[in-house]
Amino acid sequence: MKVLFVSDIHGSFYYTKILRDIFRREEADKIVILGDLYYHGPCNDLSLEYNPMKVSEVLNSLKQYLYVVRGNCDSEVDEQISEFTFNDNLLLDFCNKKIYCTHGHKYNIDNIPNCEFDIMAYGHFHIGFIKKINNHIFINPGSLSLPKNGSVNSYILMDEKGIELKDIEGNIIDKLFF
Ligand SMILES: [Mn+2]
Repeated sequence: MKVLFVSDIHGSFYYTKILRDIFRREEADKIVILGDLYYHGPCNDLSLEYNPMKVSEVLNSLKQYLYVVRGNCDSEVDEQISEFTFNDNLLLDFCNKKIYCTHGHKYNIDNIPNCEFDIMAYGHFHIGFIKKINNHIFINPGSLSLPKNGSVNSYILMDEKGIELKDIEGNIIDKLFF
């Protein structure tokens, strides 16, 4: 099974179309979106082809594959245009791993939730990484549309063998084998 992790689309229709292309190219089975789907937020510039309604149309067309957590920019009205559920946090069981998914503004590598997991996945910081600390793996796919601090537009792909952080062209930035 292949799981695609993305985050922080922030209303970019352009990068949501790229997400659909990546999903097809990688032949992924599931897509986990780690929050901040539509609204650009007061701290960000407008994302490329900023159009939350069009983003929602593409995401709704992928709803059968989606697992979504709520970001700090996601509001009640965003849920009204979405044909999928926004969850505060998700504990998923994929590829024989327990994966705790959250946006990252509350729980992150510096504030770990009080539950058992193998992998913690979050976004929010717009910088992708894979880190292993003792028995825990922490992953962040970065931002699809608004990378920060010199990082690139990126995503994460996971299967039974391991985890890869990739740029949107599919070049591997970092990887970890289980
Ligand atoms: Mn955020």
